[in-house]
Amino acid sequence: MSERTLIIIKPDGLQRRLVGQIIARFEKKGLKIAAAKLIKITPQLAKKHYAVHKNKYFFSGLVKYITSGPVLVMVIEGPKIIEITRKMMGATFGYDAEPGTIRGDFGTSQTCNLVHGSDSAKSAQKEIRLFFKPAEILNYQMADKNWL
Ligand code: 3AN
Repeated sequence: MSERTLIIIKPDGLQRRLVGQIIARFEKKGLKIAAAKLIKITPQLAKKHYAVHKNKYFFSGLVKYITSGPVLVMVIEGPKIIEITRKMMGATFGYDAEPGTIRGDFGTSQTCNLVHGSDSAKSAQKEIRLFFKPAEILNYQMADKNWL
């Protein structure tokens, strides 16, 4: 069964010109982009997105970082998409993330960890609704669907 997840290429990913390389990894894996846009996250939206962390000591730094520049937000779709994209991103902090993962290959930082991906079906549903209107998420078939 197809699932959806929210992926954000964070401000450091964009500033470091890694957007293409990060999207290429998802494309090579055979994943399908259902929606994508470049936005600047407002503090209000950031606080909603990171609401689970609101009492943590790093919350204000996290909001400052995610609102510090443009980000690319995407909805990616496919079977087991959350499990797959979490594995591809690697552990939360760059210094923990395994080589071969996005965070493991491109960074060492605790805060600037390049990408966000929803961590469960429930958070995906909430996060997708925060960032996209239903009409912005496209229903279409990939030409190679039967080969992947
Ligand atoms: P992930 O992004 O791997 O799902 P979460 O949801 O636990 O990780 O954390 C959300 C974001 O909060 C992380 N991407 C990271 O930037 C930041 N973060 C989490 N824990 C810490 C921490 N101990 N110190 C600084 N930043 C943190």
